[in-house]
Amino acid sequence: MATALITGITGQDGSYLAEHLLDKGYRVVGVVRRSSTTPYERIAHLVDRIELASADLLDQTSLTDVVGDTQPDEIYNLAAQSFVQTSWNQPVLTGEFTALGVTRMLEAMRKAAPKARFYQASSSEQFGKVIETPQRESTPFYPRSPYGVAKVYGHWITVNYRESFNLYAVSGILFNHESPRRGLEFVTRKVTDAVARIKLGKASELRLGNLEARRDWGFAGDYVDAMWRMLQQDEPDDYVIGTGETNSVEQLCAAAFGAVDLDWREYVKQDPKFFRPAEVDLLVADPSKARSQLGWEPKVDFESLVRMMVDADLARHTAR
Ligand code: NDP
Ligand code: GDR
Repeated sequence: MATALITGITGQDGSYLAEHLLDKGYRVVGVVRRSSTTPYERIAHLVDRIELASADLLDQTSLTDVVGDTQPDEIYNLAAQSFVQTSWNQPVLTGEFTALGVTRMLEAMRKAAPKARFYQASSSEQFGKVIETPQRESTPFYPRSPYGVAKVYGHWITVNYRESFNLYAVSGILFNHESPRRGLEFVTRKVTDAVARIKLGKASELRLGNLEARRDWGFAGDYVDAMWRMLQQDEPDDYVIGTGETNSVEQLCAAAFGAVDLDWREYVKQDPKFFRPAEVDLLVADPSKARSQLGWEPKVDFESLVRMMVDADLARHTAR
């Protein structure tokens, strides 16, 4: 039985990846950080089937111990401060978690399990103010937030450890991926949650920032399969993962409100509070390398994704 170690198992991607690997027969060990409460909402249905180990991206000893004790075949480094807006308020912490945390994980692997295979959660935010469209593996990076800058560091330190120490280490450059388990502060979930509350008479408006930003939105359940595929190749390499379709925040609103027969213009208000100091205007992936080399294809399209999220939020708010 192969062993997988997942940092960030309590997050959106960690929960889908754990399910995916359990289905494949893996022993799954998830890293959790110390908290006064137990934020295991997304993995509550899995806790009997996985092991949890305590460590923190800020603490080298704890990371090296977890890797040494677990002896994983595969390490998925998903943990990060992942909210772009917060990265302007907490730039140093974002750098510690999202940039240096990657080096700490790579050091833990190099010292305690050098034969393991390592996945780094890189991001389309690294393309930022895009140099070319669509964005592919060779597109130069131009990050636009402290988060994006930290992810560029995490990306290159992964490449550097692969080349310096002959480790099997890869970066998956994933475009936005969403699900009913997406955090409520991200725009897709913020919109679908508000649509459900408005439809049920529990809210009357939705305040958003920039409606013109365009993103390549896919389904998280599809994307964790791409992560796994990247670690099954003969040679380690980096891949762009996305759908190749881009939609604006306005189109997201139209789709989500439209799913419950409401007109978004009657409910959405713009609020300067949600504008960012620097914006990423347009992201759209060229996932052709992943398609040809990994045999990976997204299965859920944008409309189906939005409907899935609206339906889940309606069910959740109705049950309350
Ligand atoms: P989430 O924000 O949902 O999850 C982040 C995870 O990181 C949580 O489990 C959190 O634990 C953990 N974490 C944060 N800080 C620490 C720390 N100091 N020590 C240990 N664990 C920590 O993110 P997603 O699941 O959406 O994303 C997974 C990864 O993929 C992230 O690295 C993100 O930046 C990246 N990414 C995401 C994309 C997306 O569209 N979702 C696209 C491209 C990249 P806790 O529950 O304790 O807070
Ligand atoms: P992003 O996702 O920054 O792309 O990062 P987010 O959903 O936060 O923003 C997407 C776009 O929507 C615009 N927007 C708003 N965003 C939020 N959160 N709230 C609002 O009210 C709002 N109004 C408009 C934003 O300005 C932006 O243009 C996500 C994260 O998961 C990262 O960790 C990941 O690396 C990238 O996706 C790929």
